[in-house]
This record gives sequence, C-alpha cells and structure tokens, in this order.
Amino acid sequence: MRVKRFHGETIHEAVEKMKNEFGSDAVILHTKRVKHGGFFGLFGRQVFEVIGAMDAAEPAAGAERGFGQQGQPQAQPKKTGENGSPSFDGARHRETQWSAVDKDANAGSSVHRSANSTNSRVIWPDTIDDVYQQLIQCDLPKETAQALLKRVLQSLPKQDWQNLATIWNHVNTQIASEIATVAPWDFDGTQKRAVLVGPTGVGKTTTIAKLAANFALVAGKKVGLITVDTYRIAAVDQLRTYADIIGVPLKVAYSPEELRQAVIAMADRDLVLIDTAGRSQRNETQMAELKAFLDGIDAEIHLVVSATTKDRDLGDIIRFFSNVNIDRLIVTKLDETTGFGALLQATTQTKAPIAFITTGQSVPEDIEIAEPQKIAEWILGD
Ligand SMILES: Nc1nc2c(ncn2[C@@H]2O[C@H](COP(=O)(O)OP(=O)(O)O)[C@@H](O)[C@H]2O)c(=O)[nH]1
Ligand SMILES: [Mg+2]
Repeated sequence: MRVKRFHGETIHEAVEKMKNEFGSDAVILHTKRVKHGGFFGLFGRQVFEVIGAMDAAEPAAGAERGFGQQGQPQAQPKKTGENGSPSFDGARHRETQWSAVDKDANAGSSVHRSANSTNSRVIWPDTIDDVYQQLIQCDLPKETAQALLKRVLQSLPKQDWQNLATIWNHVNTQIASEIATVAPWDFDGTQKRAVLVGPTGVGKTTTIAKLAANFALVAGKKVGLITVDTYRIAAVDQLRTYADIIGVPLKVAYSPEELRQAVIAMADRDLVLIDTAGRSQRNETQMAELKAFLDGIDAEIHLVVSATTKDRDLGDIIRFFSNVNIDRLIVTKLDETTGFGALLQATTQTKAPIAFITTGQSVPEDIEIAEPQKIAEWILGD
C-alpha cells in the first residue's frame, strides 16, 4: 500500500490530485484542513489535505486495472527523475552493485523481477527494486540509496522483503532513527542565546529573520537581534530591514567587547539571536576572529549548513567549524535537494542535533522545527 498526502485549495482539488496520481481505485483515509508551510503551523496558508491510499503491492496488475493514466502505479515522489524509467541504469549495473543483497534475496524469496524476465541475472525481489527506484526518484544518490536499503534489509526478516509497504515503512523509520534532532528552546525563564555561524550564503541572516519573526510574532517572546557581520553595509541593512518589519531591536557590534556589551544590554529579552559573517573553511584568520567574538559571550552555537553542499565540502566545513563547540545544527535549502546525505553527514560528524530546517527563501514561513519523522517524510516525498 502507498499512502500519501495531497493538498488543494478545496477538498475537490485535493481529491482530484489524488485520483490523478493514484487512480480511481484509491481510497481516502482522512481529510482535514491544515496550514501548509509555516512554523508552529501558524503562518501557513489554509489548505485541505486528503490522505489517500492505493494498493501498490502488484504494480503490473495494478496498472492493468487502470491505476492512473500514466500506468504508473507508484506514487510520484517529490521530484521525479528525468524519465522515471525503471531501466535507469541497465540491469547489469544493478546486478553488480547489488551482488551482496542479491544472494540473500534469491535465497529468501521466490519473487523475481518479472518485468525483466528476459534477463535472468536480475534476481532480487520486485519489491526491493521498487523501493530502490523510488528512492532514486526521491533524488537520493545511488550509493546513499543502496547503503540505506542495505541497512534496512539487515534488520528486516526475509519474509518481509516481498512486502512493499513494510519495506517502505522501515526505510522511513530507518531515516528517522539515523537523524538526531533537538526540540526548540523551552524558555524556562532563563534567556536563550543563539549565535549562527557557517559559510557565506548558506542562509544565516535569512534564518535569523525567520526565527525572530516566529518567536516574536507567533510565540510572543521578546526577541533581540545582534549582528557582528559588519564587513558589508548591505549585511547590516539586510538584518535591520527584518528587525524593523518584525519590530525587534537590533544592535551592531564591531568588536568582541561590543558584542559582550550588546548581550548585556539585551538582558530583558527571552531570546537573543546573533548573526555572524560567513567564514570560509580555508581562512584561519577568520576563524580566530570568530572565536574571539564567541569567547566573550555564553551562547549556543548553531552551525548553519546548506543541504546543497557536496559531501567533501561539507566535511571540510564541519571540520573547520569544529574549532568552536557546535551545539546545534540548522540545515538550510532543503527545497533545493532531498538532502538526506547532508542531514545525515552533518549530524553524525558534528554529533550535534538538528534544531531547524529551512525550505525556501520566504520569511517567515520557510522554516520548520526539525523532527525525525518529518525529515524522513520530507526526504521520501510528501
Ligand atoms: N532556496 C533557499 N534559499 C534560501 C534558504 N535560506 C536562505 N536562502 C537564500 O540564500 C541566499 C543567502 O541567504 P543569507 O541569509 O544572506 O545567507 P548568509 O550569507 O548565510 O547570511 C539568499 O538569497 C536567501 O534568500 C532556503 O531555505 N532555501
Ligand atoms: Mg548574512
């Protein structure tokens, strides 16, 4: 069974979307009004949500029964590949890469990929290949998808290897279990201070604006902003514009001592958010300077990384910023990529949990509290 949420301005529109994708045999499990996007659910747009389900256990038979016009019984993932063709890479390639799994699959299952019955070498169960194809269509890199699926299969009894819904559920659970997250600040009476550090252009300033707007305007907290990014006038102006719109104070600190004073001056604030200049992971002087700023204050350090960063670069960035004690992570630009690799790498390498994820340029709505289940759903499509 495939289960998926569909959204529309009206119930009718949401149901139509479901039928287009799942076909007329699909069933509605649940309908409700939801806020789409938004943080704490309060900023988003009101839309209707329909949770639909379809039987995807037998794709070929399903297609014959008229699942959708495209004869595509599987739900469309968030982003489709170029052609969605199951022969993405040729059977030979799959056979080599899957050799470890193939043996087990053969032993444990009598189900073989019937669509490729002319090619007797491809011998893992349809279901596992279906899940694999779907992960690829969710933009997971092949190696990541294979490694993930292998971890899933290790903990899955062989009799379950033929059940698409079971495997898919395990993939979901596996992703959720591998990504460490942390709940947002509890505001227990002590002031929370967060300084956002990271490379240039990852979205630090935008994220500060999103956080400020949500905590000040939605959660009703007293928020104060400080920036030490004084290298470019535009950088200060960018944050000042947001501070004015949101109606929160902004202080500009040109030295570690000024930063210390600014924090003291914001003693009445529930939450103080501190913006910093982007640091290049190759510039030691910049790091020394950042450390001087951070040493003078007691604040949680949030490393901001973009999900679009390549593995190797992300490794370099994390190593570089480990010069300061990273408490929490913010992963940005998840709208541009599935980001599973980046999310997993960031949290395992820093051993810090993810606090927030951001999903677009819009302030204040494109930010979410990081939750393992939500992230798993994000990665695997809506
Ligand atoms: N697609 C996308 N763009 C983002 C996101 N967050 C920030 N940006 C954009 O990234 C660019 C750099 O953002 P900025 O906050 O100035 O980055 P900073 O240099 O780290 O402060 C801007 O164009 C932002 O609109 C996000 O979650 N998704
Ligand atoms: Mg900035």
